[in-house]
Amino acid sequence: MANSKLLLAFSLHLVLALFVFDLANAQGLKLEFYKKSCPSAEYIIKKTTKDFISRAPTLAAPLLRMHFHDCFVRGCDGSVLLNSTSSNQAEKDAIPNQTLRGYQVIDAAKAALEKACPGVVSCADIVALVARDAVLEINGPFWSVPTGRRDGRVSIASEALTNLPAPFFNITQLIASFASKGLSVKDLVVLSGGHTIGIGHCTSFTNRLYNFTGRGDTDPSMDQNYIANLKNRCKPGDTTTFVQMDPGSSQKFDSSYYTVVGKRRGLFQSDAALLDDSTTRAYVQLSSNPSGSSTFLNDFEESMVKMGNIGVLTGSSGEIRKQCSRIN
Ligand code: HEM
Ligand SMILES: *[C@@H]1O[C@H](CO)[C@@H](O)[C@H](O)[C@H]1NC(C)=O
Ligand SMILES: *[C@@H]1O[C@H](CO)[C@@H](O)[C@H](O)[C@H]1NC(C)=O
Ligand SMILES: *[C@@H]1O[C@H](CO)[C@@H](O)[C@H](O)[C@H]1NC(C)=O
Ligand SMILES: CC(=O)N[C@H]1CO[C@H](CO)[C@@H](O)[C@@H]1O
Repeated sequence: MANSKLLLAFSLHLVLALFVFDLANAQGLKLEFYKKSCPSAEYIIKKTTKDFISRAPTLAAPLLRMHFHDCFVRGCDGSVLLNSTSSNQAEKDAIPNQTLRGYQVIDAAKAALEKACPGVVSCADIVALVARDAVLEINGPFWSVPTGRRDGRVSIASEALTNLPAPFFNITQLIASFASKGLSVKDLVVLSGGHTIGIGHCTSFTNRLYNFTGRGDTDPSMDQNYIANLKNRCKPGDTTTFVQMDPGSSQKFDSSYYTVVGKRRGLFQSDAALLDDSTTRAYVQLSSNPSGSSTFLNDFEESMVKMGNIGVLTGSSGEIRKQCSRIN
């Protein structure tokens, strides 16, 4: 009798445990996932990010971009951080990643976390939190980052090329790229606003300045005065020079990116393309309105949380890496 009661209690327990486990899986990420398992996790990440950004504020932009590149390739699983091996070329070594920077911030945060609570905090969550904290550190918007991502074990260079939107994409291609990640046209125009900070290398846009269609021409969708200005700075074949995407305000997280795009001075074709769809164009116009009615900062917070949910690994999928640049 006692035995069967025990058995019943045990199976109830098991059913309950399975149910709770399922629920956690279904819900995916949650706020303060590490509250019990590593209470200082978010503080350690914030402090590390602050230490770096206060010394090198221009690192905020590539750290935000890193989160985007992580999420668009295999979901937000830290795959962007893995090193290539003798038998595999990783995302890190794909062309779009050649200008990513800030891996040292991720590695420093991970080292501190491994001291405080070994094997608990994923590299994918570190990337998501560092991106948020870096933007906040330059007085940008704050968004709550649900956590509980786990780290992937696969990173393939060619997947970065096929999953990341290219700077020469037109509006149809951009919308399709974002839709394939579950993101809307609004998310596209809002998240493109990330280009309010940071720089672009000449190589990402010189096609617009020289021989655009093979007739020695320039991109007609760019302000011709700005073309002349950029030609002075970027000679054909220049691979090292870079320019601010939101000139004069490239360290300030504000809505002036949309003013730039509205003036047909968006640096990439993908920025200019936001004027080619009625929804995105209306958003650009609304957000560049000097009356200050822009909802950009709030919208950005919302879209970042959506982006941070793309294809996450939770529950017992993936692993918690010990070092962010290689699988366990
Ligand atoms: C819509 C499609 C997008 C395209 C085609 C695109 C393309 C690019 C390119 C080509 C660069 C310049 C890289 C270089 O030449 O060094 C860049 C920089 C940057 N992107 Fe995007 N991007 C897109 C969306 C995003 C999103 C969604 C975010 C984040 C929310 C983002 C954040 C950034 C930041 C912050 C930089 C500056 C990086 C630095 O200063 O080093 N981009 N992007
Ligand atoms: C966008 O690019 C694709 C692929 O090159 C092309 O098929 C399509 O016609 C273009 N769409 C627009 C609106 O330019
Ligand atoms: C422009 O592109 C065309 C077609 O690809 C090529 O034949 C020509 O040599 C290029 N001109 C210059 C100045 O690079
Ligand atoms: C990954 O590559 C970087 C740069 O080459 C190197 O500093 C780091 O030690 C590598 N990580 C591992 C775990 O080998
Ligand atoms: C930061 C980083 O890992 N950059 C790499 C990008 O890819 C090139 C090769 O394609 C490497 O040389 C860079 O080190």
